[in-house]
Amino acid sequence: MLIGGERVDASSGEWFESFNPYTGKPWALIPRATPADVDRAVAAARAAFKSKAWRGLTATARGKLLLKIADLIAARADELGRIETTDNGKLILEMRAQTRYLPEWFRYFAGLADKLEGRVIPIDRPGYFNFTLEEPLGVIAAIVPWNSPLMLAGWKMAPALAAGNTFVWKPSEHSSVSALEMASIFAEAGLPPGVVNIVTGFGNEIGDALVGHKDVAKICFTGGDATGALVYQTAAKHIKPVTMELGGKSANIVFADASLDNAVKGVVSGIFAATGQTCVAGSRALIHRSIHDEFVERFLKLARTAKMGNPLEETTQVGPITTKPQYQKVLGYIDIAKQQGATCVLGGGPAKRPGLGDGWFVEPTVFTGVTPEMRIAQEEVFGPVLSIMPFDTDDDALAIANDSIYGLAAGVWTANIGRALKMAHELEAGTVWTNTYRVSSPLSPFGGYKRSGFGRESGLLAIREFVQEKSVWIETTGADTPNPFVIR
Ligand code: TXE
Repeated sequence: MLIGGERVDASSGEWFESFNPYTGKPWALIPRATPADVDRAVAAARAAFKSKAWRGLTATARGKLLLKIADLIAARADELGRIETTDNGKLILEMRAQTRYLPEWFRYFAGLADKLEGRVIPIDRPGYFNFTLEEPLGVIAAIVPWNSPLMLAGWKMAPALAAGNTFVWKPSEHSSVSALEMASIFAEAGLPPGVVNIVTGFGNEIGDALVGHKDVAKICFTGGDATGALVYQTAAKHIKPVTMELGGKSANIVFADASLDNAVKGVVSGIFAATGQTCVAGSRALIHRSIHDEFVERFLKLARTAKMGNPLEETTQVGPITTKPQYQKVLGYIDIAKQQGATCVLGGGPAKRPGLGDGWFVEPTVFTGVTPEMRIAQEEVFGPVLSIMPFDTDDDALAIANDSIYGLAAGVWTANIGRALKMAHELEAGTVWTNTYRVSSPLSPFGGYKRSGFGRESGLLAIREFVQEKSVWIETTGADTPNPFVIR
């Protein structure tokens, strides 16, 4: 692990196995941190936060350090992408694209570091000068899931460091290897020891110690909503702010006026590209009734061509599920959908194709005849399982799409700009894509409506999640301080 600039083992001396989802076998040993290790990491981050080496830097100098981190990640992006694919089983094309793009988050927030400015308030009380300071919060704890390990950590780390905070990073127990591989980069970039710390281990063993730690100023969490609720409760007990990104049940809505070819490709990639293991998976396809049957036919034709296999091979199009429990959860939802009366028109079980080894593969699965109240239409599966539902009018589409406890993202396929704008206004989702799906950028805010969470990552305002505003008053007249017992 990385604590106070030192590479250390867990204090327990224990390790746990990280599995390669393609082979179903362990491929790495990860230190199993204890609450005592969390204490050490937070103490190191707190000391770094107080240190002259970090707090004494100008914001411009901090920005330059982030630029160096960006360059070092860029130089190792392909290697890091390979590690992520080996650890989480998502396609090399996707993980490498993520690790190659990740430096841009550090560059974007590097540029913002010295643009955090206080304000001079035109105060209504004569004889006072009042201004504000934008100050960092302190130690930020980042709890990250396994589906996009480095990217989701970077989305938190880049703005947190740019604003002058220090950082304790807990990767998922299913995908810690890339975080540990990144550990050397921070010292190489010239970051003072303790500014970034990495502790690896199980959420149920060290999560509370981290979230409830008195010296952690804020928690940034991405993960499932059940775990998010636990983290939120612990944070509430200690009156700590949190940001939460908790997944979704995103709708991809195809209108009759859309380019059907594009929509088919967009819906296929929205659900199968990451084997459905993305928070923005377009797991509900809402199709206008007039084109429903033709859409389904074309969709199945394309989906059937998906090549499953080793995610490290560039020709593979659908990889395994990252973890065994997740594999079982996905199969469980397929059974529930069948029991509740949905019609399985593709896949519908474990994939037993040649060459898949012992990996945790699920066939790309499609259900038609899904109604909005079915569990498959309401709950996050986080696997390659699509529910297709017909709709009649624009208002129908909106009602079905918004009938969800989640609100992370939505896709709209239409050639009508007026309709696209109406959907953009009325869909209850933090991101709405039109005639595209799953694009992101450091420049554009990302986050959830409703149970998909709160707080935003990326974009200009994301850095404000990591500062607090201090109001400073100065008496300017030099007059005698009035009698304290006379109310003015
Ligand atoms: O994630 P968890 P899991 C959804 C998806 C998936 C479900 C469960 O539906 O099926 O969540 O996945 C840490 N205190 N998403 O169980 O538990 C844990 O160690 C503090 C959506 O793998 O949410 C890991 O680092 N931390 C999602 C992180 O929380 C705790 C991405 C996320 O794990 C903790 C992944 C505790 N008590 C899954 N318990 C998305 N939004 O993209 C666990 N953790």
